[in-house]
Amino acid sequence: MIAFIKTLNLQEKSTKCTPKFAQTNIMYFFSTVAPKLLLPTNRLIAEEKQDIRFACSATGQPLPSITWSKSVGNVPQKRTEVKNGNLTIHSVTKNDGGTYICKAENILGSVTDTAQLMIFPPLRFKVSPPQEVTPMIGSNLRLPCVAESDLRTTIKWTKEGMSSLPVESRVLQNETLLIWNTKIAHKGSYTCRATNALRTIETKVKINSPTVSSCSVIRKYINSASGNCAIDPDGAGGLAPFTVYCDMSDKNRAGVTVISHDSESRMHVNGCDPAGCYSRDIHYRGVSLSQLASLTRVSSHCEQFIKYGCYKSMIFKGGFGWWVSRDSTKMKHWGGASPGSGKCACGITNSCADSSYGCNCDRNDDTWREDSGLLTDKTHLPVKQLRFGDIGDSGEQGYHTLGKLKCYSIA
Ligand SMILES: [Ca+2]
Ligand SMILES: [Ca+2]
Repeated sequence: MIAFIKTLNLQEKSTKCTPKFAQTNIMYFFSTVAPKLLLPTNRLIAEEKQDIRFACSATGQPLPSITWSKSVGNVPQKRTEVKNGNLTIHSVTKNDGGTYICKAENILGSVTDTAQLMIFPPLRFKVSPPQEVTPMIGSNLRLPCVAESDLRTTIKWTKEGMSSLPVESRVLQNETLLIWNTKIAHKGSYTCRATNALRTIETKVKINSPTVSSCSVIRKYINSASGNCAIDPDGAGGLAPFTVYCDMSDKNRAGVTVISHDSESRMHVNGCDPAGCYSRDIHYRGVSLSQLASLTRVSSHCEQFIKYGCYKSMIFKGGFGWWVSRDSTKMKHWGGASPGSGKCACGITNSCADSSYGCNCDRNDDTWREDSGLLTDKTHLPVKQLRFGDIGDSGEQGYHTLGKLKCYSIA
């Protein structure tokens, strides 16, 4: 501190009541103080494109001016503002990282302090779960969620904003949310939240009510009451769901999917002789053959009853009769016999009316006979068409009966 002191000598005539003279010192203080700097934050981390601010203030007399510079490179002029000593950089880039110097200066000198700025790429999701997913009931669902950041990042999965996840779920080491044995209660909105030192981002996935592929699945996961139900054997997307009848008591309560068609009643055939001259197309109710094929794929067992009641009308002998599979193959085995055998059930058990033939009807005599049994090769079911012949001569005739398609799985 420097003080300028001026002494004034006031000479006055003395009086009795006043001193001979009075001396007054008037001091003019031109107080000057060297700058002192206050930089509260010496280290800042930020993401690219964020705005950053370093506060810097100084004391001193005269009031020091504050300037900012960078130890290497330049302060980005266009995006920078300095106000009251505080440095703001808008929309920082990777290159803005480095050491910043705040300098306070007045006539007595200058003082500096430094602050480090570190810029990181923005936290983002590298792998996100789908926005929406419709699982198949009972299936396992994997919802991936991978965040990318140079900073340590934590991932947290929540359901409906609550931290509790289903009991049947686990977050794997790679942050994938695994839900097993998916059921209706699992539907809802799930959030994957990634957090690093700078911020939190989140992504949501909506789990829809799971689809059911068959009545066996409904029986296992939903209810055991027989009735009409919509099923979607190939899951969400692909083929449309369709309505079937679920018989929950048949087949030891396995949950049987039953498909009706337009040719279930006993139907009379006569009037023509050549092989396959009689033809009956089978139309399944409210469902396409591709949808039925998908049902057979998800079922462990499928069956369809087939019967031919004959009077002097042969099936396989002479190749007069056959059935057509869903993929349009002419099938040469009857219910109760194995594919490709060219036989009916009696041919397998050696119990046919004439042991030299594979079907009762092939005896071709003046007696009502029949061949019947279950077709069980699910890769060929259902029956798409029935063909008969040898029904043109006097008295030759027959009746065909075709059962509903039944598919089920044994849990
Ligand atoms: Ca589907
Ligand atoms: Ca005949």
